[in-house]
Amino acid sequence: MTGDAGEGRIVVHKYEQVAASIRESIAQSLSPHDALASERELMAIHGVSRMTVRKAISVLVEEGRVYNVHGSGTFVGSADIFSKTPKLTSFTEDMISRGSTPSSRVLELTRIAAPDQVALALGLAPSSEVTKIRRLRLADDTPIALEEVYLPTTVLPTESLNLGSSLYEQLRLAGYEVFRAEQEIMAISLSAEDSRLLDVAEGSAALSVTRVSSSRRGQLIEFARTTYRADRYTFQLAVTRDDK
Ligand code: 16G
Repeated sequence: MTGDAGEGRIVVHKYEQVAASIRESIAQSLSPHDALASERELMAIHGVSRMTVRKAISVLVEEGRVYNVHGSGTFVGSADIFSKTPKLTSFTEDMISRGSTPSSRVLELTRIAAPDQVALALGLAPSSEVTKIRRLRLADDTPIALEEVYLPTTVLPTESLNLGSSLYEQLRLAGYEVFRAEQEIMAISLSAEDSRLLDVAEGSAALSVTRVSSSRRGQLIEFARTTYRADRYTFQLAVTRDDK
């Protein structure tokens, strides 16, 4: 850490200086998917510790400017690819954070008896009523994801939904802010129909994320399956070793 915390002075941390310098070299001389200098090289170039380099890189990962590939290094991100961090966010928030305009095409909105898997995940009695929503989600008019969402009708009545705008924002306004989610991420290849909707070659790879969301008080709110184009979406996960 550098800088002087004296009165009126702005403290600029060393990692911020390193991040700024990497940002500049990306803008000046690197292209998407080019490798950044290694951690060791960055330590030597900037005369800083490994921890400072890591902190600088993590800031750039958060900004979506670079991405890490385990065992290979850090690479320059592409404006086309959204790199999702482990924060709980909605599609709208994800797209706004990368400077894109989100939109939706509603494919289905029905009130049905909950399928067994949904009832089980949401702790509902078998065949309870849920709203089923299918939407194609776009960023700047490019299809990015297909969403299939089930909400108990007791949480939000089907008729009150405005699917042109953020579902999570409507849930928040109704007193059901989504606070926590259990997720499973799976690699799939797209069906002919889903490939057409996502505007990719038939059978292209996709990431299917099953999410069960709950409120701060632990109330189960949503069962969702979101299918992301694998050429437009990656997931960042931080992992730590358990202390023994
Ligand atoms: C994301 C969520 C989905 C949620 C939607 C709400 C994942 C894996 N899925 O797609 O569960 O229903 O956002 O988005 O993050 P909205 O608030 O923009 O409508």
